[in-house]
Formats: sequence, structure tokens, C-alpha cells
Amino acid sequence: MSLPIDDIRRLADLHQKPRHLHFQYGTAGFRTIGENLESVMFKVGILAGLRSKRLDGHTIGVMVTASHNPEPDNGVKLVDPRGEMLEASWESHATALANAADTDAFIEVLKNLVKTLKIDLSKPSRVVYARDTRPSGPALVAALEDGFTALGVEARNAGVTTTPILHYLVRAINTKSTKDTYGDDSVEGYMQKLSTAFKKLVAGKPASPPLIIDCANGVGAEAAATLSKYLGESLPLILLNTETTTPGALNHACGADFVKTQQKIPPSLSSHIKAGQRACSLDGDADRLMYFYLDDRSQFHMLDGDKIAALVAAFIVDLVKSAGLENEVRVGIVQTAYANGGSTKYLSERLPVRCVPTGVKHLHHAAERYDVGVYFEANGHGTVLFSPETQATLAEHQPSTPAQSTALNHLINLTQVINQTVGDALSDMLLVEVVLAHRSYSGVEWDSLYVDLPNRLVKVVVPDRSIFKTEDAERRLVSPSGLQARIDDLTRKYEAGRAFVRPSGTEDVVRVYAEARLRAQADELAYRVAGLVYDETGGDPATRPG
Ligand code: G16
Repeated sequence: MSLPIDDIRRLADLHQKPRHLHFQYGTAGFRTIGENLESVMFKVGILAGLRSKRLDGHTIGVMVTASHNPEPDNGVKLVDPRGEMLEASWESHATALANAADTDAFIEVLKNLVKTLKIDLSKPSRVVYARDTRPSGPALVAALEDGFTALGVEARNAGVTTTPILHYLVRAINTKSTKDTYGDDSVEGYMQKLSTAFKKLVAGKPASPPLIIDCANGVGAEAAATLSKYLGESLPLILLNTETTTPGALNHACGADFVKTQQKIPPSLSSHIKAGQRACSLDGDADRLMYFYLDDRSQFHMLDGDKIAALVAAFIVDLVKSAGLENEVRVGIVQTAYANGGSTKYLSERLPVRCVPTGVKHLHHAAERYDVGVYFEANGHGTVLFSPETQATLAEHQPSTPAQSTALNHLINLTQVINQTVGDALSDMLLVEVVLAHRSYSGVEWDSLYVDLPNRLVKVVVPDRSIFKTEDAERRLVSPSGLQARIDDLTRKYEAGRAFVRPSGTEDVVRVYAEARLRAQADELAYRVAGLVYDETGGDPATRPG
């Protein structure tokens, strides 16, 4: 069987690549201004179909979203059959297809791909796809669907939903009627699975005061409203920033990225939050979670991905011990260079900790090496993975005391409340609420697990971010040459100083992170390093930091 060239040619002609643009499958797939992405969507439709054929007809996921990025941006990423990110070797195939200049070139790249990857075109191809609430979404999905049509893909439209629900659906579809069944392959199945496990985990605990959720005016608002119905009184939720159809509202002065980068409460929430109240923010596609609270002097405290990792990992370690499994089940942590020095110190004194480059795929793979791998980026993106062997151990272990039995059941229910396919703000929120209920913690006790070093993250707009190359899990620059030495010289002058520079994989910027003993020093270090980056590359004076 050969490629349906005529159908591909006819439809490809409708979705021509803008001449001046270069696309790159990066940290989270393709991501740029939405209106430039139509040709990419069409090609991704075909690529997803080919990936499915290559994997014997297993269902591949396609998510159309730009997550925390501004509303005019959009993006697309592929999800592999177990709900994990696309295998790294296919990222370059995606990039090559996206950059084919015209229909002839595109067909040539496709033919080569089919040949070199030995894709059996007679196999079925199946895809499930969804989008977030961005205004550019419908037109981009239409282009994606043309890609499916061109290759004859069996495509299932999951509609408007969160990225983590799409990942859940992919795994649920591929494990249906197998011994690894992940849940019913529907949004209801997802809600049912999470809420049932949550209710079992908090049974008998005092009712929680209501939790405020800042939904970033994104697709998480719809999912959170549905989840709230399933949770009922087990967790009262107050949903704010739910304006999914108001132009310009998505991620604007709200959401997880705003809280993390601005280190303050979204202004739209101020009048709702009183001293002692805990709240959390989702991002635009509900795969990141950021908690915060006001202390009794109305001072803002952020509980980010690092704090979530510390809270959750310690809880799991205690349950493993209480279940009598400390010799069988090893818990480990995965972080990135953005992890606060305070968290790395706290965690590495207790558990094995690994540092990997930014991007869920890196964290996920590293976490798979532990029996229980807890991974969180400081930006609130993360989850917990229980290895298949660990899940089998939990299922087979014979507890010898009632206390062991209770701890074991809690661990089993945790495997159900946690979305193990990818970071999931709603699932992570339930996980946090479980731990807070079990520990009888408010935000204050949680926050006091360790003290964060003051830190600052800034962006520098540069003419060409590709000249920035890193090593040592992005903690050091190897290019431009000499810049790392200047950063080192500067950093040495600050007590507990640490700084690094890396090119973003989702935005056309270079990111600079700095931390130091005192707030003013962390800010100064960040802006001085950003100044070094700027001076190295030259750029628009309007964008010079500091
Ligand atoms: C994506 C990735 C995250 C990464 C973030 C920022 O998040 O999934 O792993 O931390 O981008 O990446 P960068 O600094 O390379 O731009 P999201 O929430 O936007 O999908």
C-alpha cells in the first residue's frame, strides 16, 4: 500500500506554509502565534496518523493548546499511546515536515519518512484530539482534520478539554479491556476515577473549608466545574476567572504562570481572599498548579511546584513505611534547574533527587526510574509515577496489622487520584488536598517545611536564541563562549547566589533565573545576568532588562 498522494496533494495545497517562518517541535510541541500554525496543523494530522500506523494502530493523541502563553499564541503536541509525550526521535520528523516549503517538498519528506521508518501503510491509524478555549482553536482544528482526512485516519474528537484529560483519554483508549485498564475512556470516566479515589482518601477527615480556584479564564474552568459536581461536599470549590469566552482574558493577569512569575495574587482574586484562605491557580490548559495563601498579616505566600513535591513526597514516604514496604518501594524526586535551592536542600537530605533539563518529557522519563517517582517543575507542572512493579507490589502485599492495611489502601487510592500520564492541575489539587487533610495542615504548616531562597525569573528578548547552548541539565552555558564565566564571576559576589541562563523552548526569549539569600540580591543578580545576556547579543533597547 502507498501513500494517498492525490488526497494529500489536494488538501496540502489548501494549507501552505508561510514562507518566512521556521517551525521547531520544542519543549511542548509546536508553539507560536496561532494564525501562523495552519500548515503545521495539517501536517501534524498526517504525522499523528503515521505514528499510529507505526505503532500498530494504537491511538495517538493530538492536543491543540498554547497552555500558559498569551491568548493569540497557539500550539500543538502529540501524545504517545501510554499518554506520555511524543518519543523524542519523532520530534525531528515533525520539525522536518513542518518546514517543508511547498506541497512537493512535503510529499517528498513524507515518502522518505515512510521508507526510513518502515511504516506499514496497510495498518490502521487512530487519533484522539482536543483543543483548549483559544479563539484560534476552531480554524486550527479544521486544518488538523484535513490532515486526518488526507491519510484516512480514524479520528475521535474529544472537543474542548484540558491537556491532562486528553492524555488520560489516550491511555484509557489504548488500555481498554486489557489488564492495565486505566479507566473509562470518557471525561465522565476521568471525573469518576479521580473523585471516587479522593472521597475514599479523605473519608473520616474533617470537612475542608472551601478552596478558591483561579481558572485562568481557560479550559480548566469547565473541567473544574464538572469535577466540583462529582466531588460534592467532599471538597467545596469556589471557581474564579472562568471567563472562557471573554476576548483577551485567557491567562491575562491571572493563572499559574502569573502567580509564579509575578509572585503575587492575581488582582482579580484580591477581594475574595482573606487572611488564612488557601487558593490555587491553574494555567490555560490546566496542566500546572500553583497554591498560595495569605498569612494573618495578609502577606502573600506562594506554594509552588517545589513545595508540592516536598509535601507529597514526604506523605508518600510515610505511607510506604506505615504499609511495611520501605524495603521494597524506593521513592525518588526529579527536579529541574528552576527548583529552589531551599527545596533541593530539604529534599536531598531525605530522598534521592535528580536534576534534568526543563520539559515534562525529561522529568517523566527520569521519574520512571524510581519505584515511585515524584516530579514537579517549580512552575507547578508535575505528577507522581508508580512503576508497574510497584503497583503490582501494592496489589499483592499482605498487610500484617490494621495500620499497615490502612496505609496500603491509601497508597492504592493515591495511584487512582493521581493522573500518572502527565502533570494535571486538577488531579494534583486533589492530591494536595488529601495530604493537607491527613496532616491537618493549613498553608502555614505546609509552607514551613522549608524556607525558599528569594528568586527571580526574567525574560530577555534576543535576536537569535538558538546561539544559547547549555549543559549540566541547563545549569551552565557552553555558548556563547565566555558568557558562563562572566555569570560565574557575578554570582560569586552574592551570598547563596545561583543563576543560570537557558533558551526557552516555548517562547522566542532567553530565560534568566537567579536566587540569593536576600530578595533585593536575587532581583539584582537576575537583572545583572540578564544585562550580560543582552550585552552579549545586542537587541532592542526597549527590551533591555533592569
Ligand atoms: C511547557 C512545558 C514545561 C516547561 C514550560 C516552559 O509548559 O510543558 O515543561 O516548563 O513549557 O518551558 P520553556 O521555559 O522552555 O519555555 P506549558 O505549561 O506551557 O505546556
